[in-house]
Amino acid sequence: MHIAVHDSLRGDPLLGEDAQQRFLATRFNNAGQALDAMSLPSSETACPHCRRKLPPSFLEMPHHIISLVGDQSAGKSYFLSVLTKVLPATLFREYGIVFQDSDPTGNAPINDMRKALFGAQSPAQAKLAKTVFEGAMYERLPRQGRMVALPRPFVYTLAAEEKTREKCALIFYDNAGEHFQPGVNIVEQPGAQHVASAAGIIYLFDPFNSPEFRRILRDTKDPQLEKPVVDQQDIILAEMRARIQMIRNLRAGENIQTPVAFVVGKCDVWLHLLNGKPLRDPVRDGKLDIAAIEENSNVVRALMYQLCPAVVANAEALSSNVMFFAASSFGHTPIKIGPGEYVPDPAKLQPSFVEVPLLWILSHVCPALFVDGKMSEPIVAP
Ligand SMILES: Nc1nc2c(ncn2[C@@H]2O[C@H](COP(=O)(O)OP(=O)(O)OP(=O)(O)O)[C@@H](O)[C@H]2O)c(=O)[nH]1
Ligand SMILES: [Mg+2]
Repeated sequence: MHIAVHDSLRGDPLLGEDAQQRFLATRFNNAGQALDAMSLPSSETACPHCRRKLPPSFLEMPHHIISLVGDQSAGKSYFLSVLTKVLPATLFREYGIVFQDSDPTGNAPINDMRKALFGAQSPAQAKLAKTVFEGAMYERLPRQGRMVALPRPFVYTLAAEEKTREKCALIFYDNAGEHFQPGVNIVEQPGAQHVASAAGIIYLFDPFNSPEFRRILRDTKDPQLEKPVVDQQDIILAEMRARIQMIRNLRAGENIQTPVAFVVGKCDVWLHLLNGKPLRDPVRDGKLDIAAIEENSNVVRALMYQLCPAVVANAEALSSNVMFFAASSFGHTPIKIGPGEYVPDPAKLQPSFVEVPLLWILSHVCPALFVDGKMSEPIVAP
């Protein structure tokens, strides 16, 4: 649908009296722009189902959903904020790809989080609030006859410097962890259904919500060790599989092939468990080193298999394409600034490997964006 421009065309039957009317265009001017009922050219479009304004150029390129899944306090909001900072730099430097805000107004909440984190002068300023279930990161929209809270989409375009290569856009959501827990009625609270349509899923595993990891990490200094443990990360993975199966109407044994990047997060606290053997650098000479990614994945999987085999089993039941990663949004131990408030020291922020899971997903989702399949060509280790 198009969005009316003239001020008198206010009041949409589904969105309420403050919203500009949505309409199916029947008249166009010579420039091909739709005309509203007062003959003003309208350039903004809206979804015909929920009537939300669509980002500019929505119809001109494929849009891929990247679902970030994890229980509450897994580190999703920090991960996403750091990702939108480090990914543009890596994509441009290594691949000549420009990562751009498709919709700066719509992306404002996530840009604000990134600015708070990277512009902070003190640890207190670097604090990101807990994402509230169906709170500020959500908006209420009509869907299938009822008003529901849907997470705000954050949309970015990826375009190569050489205009000949394909463009695409990525959509991220910052859900509250509660949305992935079993017991959520996905008809009345459909805000996490994007996992079923996702081109790639990043599952963020929190070592502090695993009794096994905590036992082995008990001598480390991270203040998160004092928070209560909620041991249900295997259940969340099983719940994701059940929801995808239901929404896509899959048969019991039918495989899901969506690439799943299983990220064992907060690796600043557990990387020493790998016995001093550093992980290999996965981005080398402008190429994504798939052999290094696979090798690192085997190492991280072995640790997970040793400590939490049920989680590995559930991750591998979710999709036939799972890769394991280590990442840390902070690169250092956070500081406690209040009860249950653990924040990074902005002076020490040094994210590690945060963009790698997404680069791996992109090598599956839009290989054409990367020149000569540069992204997916494996480099054989010497
Ligand atoms: N050690 C360490 N802690 C981290 C890291 N990233 C996040 N945290 C901590 O993890 C906690 C939760 O982070 P959030 O990003 O708010 O988690 P979330 O997944 O968005 O949580 P919900 O909004 O409740 O779903 C915070 O106390 C952070 O300090 C990291 O890289 N290392
Ligand atoms: Mg959050």
